[in-house]
Amino acid sequence: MKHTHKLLIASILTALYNAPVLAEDCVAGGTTGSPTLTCTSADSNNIDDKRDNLSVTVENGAEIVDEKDRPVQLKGSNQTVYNYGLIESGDDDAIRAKGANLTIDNSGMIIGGDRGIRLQDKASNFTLINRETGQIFAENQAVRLDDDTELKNAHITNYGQIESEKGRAIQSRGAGTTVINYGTLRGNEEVVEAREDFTLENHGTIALNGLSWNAATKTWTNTGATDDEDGVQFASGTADNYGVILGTDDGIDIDEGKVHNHATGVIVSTGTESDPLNGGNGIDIDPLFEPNVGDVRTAGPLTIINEGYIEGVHAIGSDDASTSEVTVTNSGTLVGRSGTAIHFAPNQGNSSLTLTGNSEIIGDVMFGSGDDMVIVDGLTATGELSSGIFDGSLGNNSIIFKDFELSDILSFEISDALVYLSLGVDSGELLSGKFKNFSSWGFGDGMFSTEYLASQFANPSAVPLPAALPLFAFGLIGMWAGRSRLTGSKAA
Ligand SMILES: [Ca+2]
Ligand SMILES: [Ca+2]
Ligand SMILES: [Ca+2]
Ligand SMILES: [Ca+2]
Repeated sequence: MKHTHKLLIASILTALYNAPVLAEDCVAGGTTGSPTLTCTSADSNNIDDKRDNLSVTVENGAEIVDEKDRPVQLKGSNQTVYNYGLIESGDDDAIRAKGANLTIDNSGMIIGGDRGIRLQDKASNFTLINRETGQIFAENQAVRLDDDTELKNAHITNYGQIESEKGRAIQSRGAGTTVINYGTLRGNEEVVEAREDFTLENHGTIALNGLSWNAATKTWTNTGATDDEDGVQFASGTADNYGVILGTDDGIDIDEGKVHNHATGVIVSTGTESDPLNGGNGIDIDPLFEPNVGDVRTAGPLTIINEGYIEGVHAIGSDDASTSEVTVTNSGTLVGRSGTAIHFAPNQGNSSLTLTGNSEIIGDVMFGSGDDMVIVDGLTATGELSSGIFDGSLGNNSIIFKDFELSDILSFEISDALVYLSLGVDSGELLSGKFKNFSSWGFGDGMFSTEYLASQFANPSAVPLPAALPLFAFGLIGMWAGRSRLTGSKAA
């Protein structure tokens, strides 16, 4: 009896083994209003489905692989794909979808011989959750929303890997794109490309293939990354970085909005000064706001808050034609490998740099022709405000020391239009800086002109003052008071 049974099983197995392999359809279920497809076979048939509210599940171990065509095509609205298995294409897109409100929840693997996930037509409000085990690899864009259809409000959260061999990890030019990254995004072109009303929150790594960051030594390495490609490029919105962003052109390339590099954040451009595209900025500021939809216009204001580490040819730099107003607050580290840490354009609008906390600046700070301000407020770091100079360039430029009084000045020396200022308490030096083209100096007890301070503090034998300069501070104090009154009346 036992033997007969074993033989029977053996013959069934042999028959199965010898049978021609037929791909299996994914199993249909659900209801007419909420249909489902469940793929269980390691040789599952392609899916091409336009039913609204469809939910597709590709189970762990299941595979939809097509060498020649698209394994998964979806056209309905409110469709969902849960992938725990493998969806792979040979030289086409692994998933192509065209309907609104698509959700892809990926814990498995998606491999695109061309694109990994490509959206077209009506595919606005797309949601992608790539889980910790999720891998989306593609030869070209790993996730691409075609820009000719202006797909809006894509929401992409990544805990795993989204990587492109030759293209971008994520390209989504429609307004309102959000990318939240806890994992790894890699590409060979701009790793993440968006346009207007973009939101980025990065806790992981966004880097060109070939670039890596050593957190222990705070150094990067480049093993053959493509030249002239940004880490993240967008037109407007907000980038909050807690992780690592690395590019060979710029780290973040932006037109207007806000970049907040938090204490753990690293933004690096590995570019070189001889770069033909004039890139190589940790944060690069463009002259024009270039949305996906609507007119190109002069870029609006940009706010940069750095509590972490930003490095590049310039840590922060503007294209030469830039005219926007830039507000920078630094309590982190800004490193300019060219010798200039912040490089604004010749006609940059009224801009400011606030130094606070542990601010460290390696290199010069070069302002443009606007009325610019350096504000020292709540600085806990001591020593040089920058290893280089602060140059206000044209305009009425001022520097404000909020926590110091005139009597804290230890020295104020002028040599070749360069002011060397040191501040301290009881002759012990706390801070020093080298300044060019600043005409007003603010302390707790007022605003003073360069000439006034020179007359009061400079060593007369060492400092030949230009004879024509007036030696009065009263005019400036008057201006300052006037400004306060104006502000007061405006508020009232
Ligand atoms: Ca760039
Ligand atoms: Ca731009
Ligand atoms: Ca640029
Ligand atoms: Ca200026």
